[in-house]
Amino acid sequence: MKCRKCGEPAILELRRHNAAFCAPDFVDFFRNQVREAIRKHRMFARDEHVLVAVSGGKDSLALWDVLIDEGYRTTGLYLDLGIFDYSVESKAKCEAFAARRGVPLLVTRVAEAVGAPVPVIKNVTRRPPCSGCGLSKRYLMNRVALEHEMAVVATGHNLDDEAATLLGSVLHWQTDALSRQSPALPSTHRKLVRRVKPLYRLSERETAAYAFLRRIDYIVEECPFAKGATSIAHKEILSRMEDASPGAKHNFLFGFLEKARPAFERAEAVTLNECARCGQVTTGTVCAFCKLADQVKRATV
Ligand code: Q46
Ligand code: ZN
Repeated sequence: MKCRKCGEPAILELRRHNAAFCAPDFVDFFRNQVREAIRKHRMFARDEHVLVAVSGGKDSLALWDVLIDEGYRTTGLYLDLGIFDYSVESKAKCEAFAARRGVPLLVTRVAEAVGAPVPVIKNVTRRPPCSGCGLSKRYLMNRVALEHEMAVVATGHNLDDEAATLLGSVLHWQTDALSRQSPALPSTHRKLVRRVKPLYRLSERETAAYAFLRRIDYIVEECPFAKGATSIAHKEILSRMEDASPGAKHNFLFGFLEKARPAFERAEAVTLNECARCGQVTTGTVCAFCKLADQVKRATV
């Protein structure tokens, strides 16, 4: 197996691209895919300050690594979910990365913002942990970006994540989720920052290879609540399809983005208001985050 670019022995085969690369050319390929994503979806301009949401995992740290090397002005945001040792360790990985690369890192504690950490939120709401966690993460990313006058938040979602989310939405025909599934969500309100996913063209295996080759020290363990999440089951199904037919995940996601998404976008135009409590964007009167914080407060005082 030889590198497609230089002919030297390859270290990684990418079957969906019908290609193989040596280490330096794979790193180049990876960065090119990120550049292409940013260019194609006009994710951010050269002079924009980008808030990079980092979890301590391979994807978000790989993304931060590429953006730093590409010369973007970035600040990391670590949301401390308060999930036992997992949070302690993943925070340490983010802090070590930021210190090594000499870049700023903001830390926001969910326990402070909502009134309790994710495991308590899960008990109070009696809903799957990812529900309160995901809601809090989306809300806080936006709030922190606004507070620091940054117009864009970048997350480390990769091709596998996006294809699995798409499969979940299609299985339940969640048309509102389908309208929002995009590598770049523009700001549709002055209090809503742009949300972008520059790794959407790269698979989980590719981000793992990039992180390894770049010697990025990341947390290997998954969040303990990830086990049993339906998104994991969807990822497994898609990986089986990928094994049988390389490119299946890519075709599923990219086909949707190019051919189907525009139809859902038109169908789901909604009016946005400012939350009567916190001033952030909501479709109702009081936002879901403020309602969650109220529920936690009632249950814990
Ligand atoms: S951190 Fe939070 Fe994830 Fe853990 S509780 Fe679920 S959403 S699995 S990416
Ligand atoms: Zn609110």
